This record gives sequence, structure tokens and C-alpha cells, in this order.
Amino acid sequence: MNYKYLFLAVAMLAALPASAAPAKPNVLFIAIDDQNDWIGCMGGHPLAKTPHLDALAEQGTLFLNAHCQAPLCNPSRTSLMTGLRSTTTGVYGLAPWFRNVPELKEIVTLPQYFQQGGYKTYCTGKIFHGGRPGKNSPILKEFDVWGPAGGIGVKPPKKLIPPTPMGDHPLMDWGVFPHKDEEKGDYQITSWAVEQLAQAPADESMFLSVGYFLPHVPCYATQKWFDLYPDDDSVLPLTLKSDRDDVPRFAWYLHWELPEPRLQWLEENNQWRNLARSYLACTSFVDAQIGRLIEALKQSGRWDNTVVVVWGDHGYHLGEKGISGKNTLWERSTRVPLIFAGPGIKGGQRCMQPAELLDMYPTLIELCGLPLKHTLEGLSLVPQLKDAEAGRRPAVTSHNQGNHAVRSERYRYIRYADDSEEFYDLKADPHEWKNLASDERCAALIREHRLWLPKKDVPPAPGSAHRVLTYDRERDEAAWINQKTLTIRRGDAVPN
Ligand SMILES: [Ca+2]
Ligand SMILES: [Ca+2]
Repeated sequence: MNYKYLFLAVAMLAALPASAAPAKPNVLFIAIDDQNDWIGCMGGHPLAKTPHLDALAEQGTLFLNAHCQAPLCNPSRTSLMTGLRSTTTGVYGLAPWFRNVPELKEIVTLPQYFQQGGYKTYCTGKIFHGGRPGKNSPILKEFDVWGPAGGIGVKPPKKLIPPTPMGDHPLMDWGVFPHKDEEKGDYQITSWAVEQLAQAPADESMFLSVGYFLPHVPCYATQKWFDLYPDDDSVLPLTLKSDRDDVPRFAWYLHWELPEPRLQWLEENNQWRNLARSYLACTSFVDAQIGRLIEALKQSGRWDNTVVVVWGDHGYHLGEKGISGKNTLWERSTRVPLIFAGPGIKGGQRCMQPAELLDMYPTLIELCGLPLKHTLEGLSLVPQLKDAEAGRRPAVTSHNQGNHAVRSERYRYIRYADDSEEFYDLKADPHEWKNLASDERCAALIREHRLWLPKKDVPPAPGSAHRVLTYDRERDEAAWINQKTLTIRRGDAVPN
């Protein structure tokens, strides 16, 4: 370029009005509740149909080895929104709400950090764990603008499945009944988010959070979504009858008495296939809503300047290891979708390096040019968003004090509070059927993985309740705190 043209270019840039200067990238922050790896592009289920998520992954970077920090809504979300592990905060159960923990009362969450950075923050659906905020609810401080709370939406007049064990919980339900897509909470939150994208001023930097409720139970779907999947056993996950024979007994303590039915109940009541199909149908429904959202983002003219991130708060078992539900330290419970797309992110990448949900906080800060924050426990994924091969540390998941999983690129190491252990080679054994913890040939690898166990591992925070587990080593007794507190002794029969 000669000097004349260079001068012209500089003069033209200087002449641009200030309002045309590119705003900071927007963030579209999409959560899916209880979404395991049954997503087409993740390969967790061969029949899963999620064309919109697959297309987004193709345009961005898909993390195929991403894991939650806790396999339960409240602790997982508290961790990723504060950037701290549950082993640091003591938030392990469905209670407390983190603002009620003195050390976390004033902590600046991810959206608040964006708010401080000049963003307008929006929330609809389930982002934090908790119900619809009331008029004077302190939760209103967490975002500038609140949309509909979403949730289940229309329900059948009575439960579709037979009474389930452990209390016949109203959420334990699934199946087909006639209704309209528009009557579902997840449809309504999408419509609201679509409106915000269309209406927001062009020079406003948005942090728009959209939290989908499905495929959390109850998994209700209409016939249209159900018909995407065959009515045969090909919808069932692969399981091994004797799978738990080589698993430490302590693993049962993590989900001792819960409303999510065991596999035995599903089989005896002819509900296994119905559950798997309903879960898949709901996954496809949510995928279609995400498709509407991405289309609206493109229509709004913001696509080129928006970082889109999609994440699930933890996985879900549908019969694997003899259970349905979450609350385990295995792959099906910890592995989650994590997709980034947008400016600064290489397209068409699949990253096999371990990633953690609490890495989203530092990653989004860096992608959007906000000042780095040194109190966060996550590590930015920006190196992997540029080069999927860039190395990472293992991902750690904890379920109550003393119970941890360390997931490296190839292996999973689990350590329970009573020192019992599991070790899996996921390359040779992707279903984690063969526990290698006592295999001498793995001793060195196990030692290496132990080094990644959390150094800080605090007891439950005050007010902890619901799915909280403590362990008294001297008495070799555990306490399972759910609807009531149960003492678990070594010889007690596992409830079913
Ligand atoms: Ca959840
Ligand atoms: Ca096994």
C-alpha cells in the first residue's frame, strides 16, 4: 500500500462516528438442565437428534471432555456462576442459596462482572437454581432484566407413570400427552429472548442468559417429538448387569435414597424405554428452541459480534450402573455439552482436552476483553478455542466433601470419603465397566491422578440440605441428608 492510500484509510477511520465503533461482543449464555451427552455431535447416544446444536458446534469449538464441578443443579450452577468449586464454598446440596453463605454474600458472579463491565444483563428460565423471583426477591439483584421463569409449562391432569418409589415425587414423570409446543416453558422463554434480541439497541452490549428446563424431569413431549425415536430397545443405553459388582459400596451413599427410580423399578414397570425415549424427545425439543434463538440472533445482525456458549449443568443416568438420575461421579453424570462459537473462536474444532464448567467465567471475560479476575478457580479456555490441541489440566467433579472424580484426557479416577477408589481407562472401556483401582499396572497412573484431588475440601456450608452427605471416619458411618436425615452403616441394605 502506498502512503496516499494509507493516509486515506486512516482519514476514513477517523471520520467514523463514535457510535459505529464496535461494541464489546455480546454474550448469549444458554443453559440446558440435566442434559447429559445424548447430543448428536457428542456421540453419547447413537440416535440423538440435535441438528441445531450440531450446526452450532460445527461453527465453533465443541468440548467433548467437559465436566460439571458438581453433579447436581444448585452446587453446579453456584460453582460456574461464582467461579469457585463446591469444595471451596461448601455449597454441595440443593440448599443453601449461595447469597446466604456469609463468604459469598457479596461475591461478584459472572453476569454481575459483565454488568460492571458495561453490559446489560438479561435472564430468562433457569440460570441459578431456584424458583421464579418474587417482587422483592433478593435474586433480582443478579440480573438487570428478568424474563419469564419458564419451567415445566403445561402438565397432564395426573401423572402419566405409576407411583414411583421413595415418595412418588411429582417431578418423577414422563411420556406423551397432547399439548402445544407454545404451552411449554422452554418455548416461552425462547420467545421472550427472541424479542429482546430484536428490540435491544444496536449499540448495547448484551449478556443474555437463557436457561432451558428440559430434559429435566418431568419429560413431557408431544407425539411429534416422540416420533423422532423408534419404539424399540435401540433407544436404551448399553448397560452391564454386574456393573456395580466391582464398584465400592460408598458409591451408593452418594444417591442413597432419592426420588429418581432405580433401573430395577423401570424394568419391572415397563418404563425404561418410555423414559429414554421421553428424555431424547425433550432433548430434541430443546434443540429446536435453541435453533429459534440462533436464528433470531442472526436476524438481529448481532451474530458476528456475539459469543454463544451452550452448557449443561450436569449429566443424567438412564439405567447405566443400575440407576436413573444424577448424583454420581461417573461419566454419564459429569460429562456435559460445552460449545463456544463467535468472535475469537475457531470453527469446526473438537477439543478432547478436559474442560470444566467453571472455566466459562474466565473464558468469557477474556473473549470480551474485560479485566482478568484472579480470584477465579477456573482456567480460561481461550488457548483451546484457538487450538483444540493445546494441553489442559484434568477436570474435577465433587459430590459432597471427600468424594471426587478426576477426569484426565484418557482416564477417570474416583476417590470416596472412606478412601475407596475407582479407576477407568475410557479409551479401552468407554462405559466405565471395569474398575482398575486394584490393578497393579495402573498404580503409577492412579498416583498421578491423586495429585489433582482438591487441596481445599471444606465441610457443608451452614444451611446445607437436600442431597447432602457427610461421613464420620471413626464410626465408619455416613449421614445422608435429604428429605430426612438417615444414618448409613456399613452393613445396611441399599434401598431400592
Ligand atoms: Ca440440573
Ligand atoms: Ca463395573
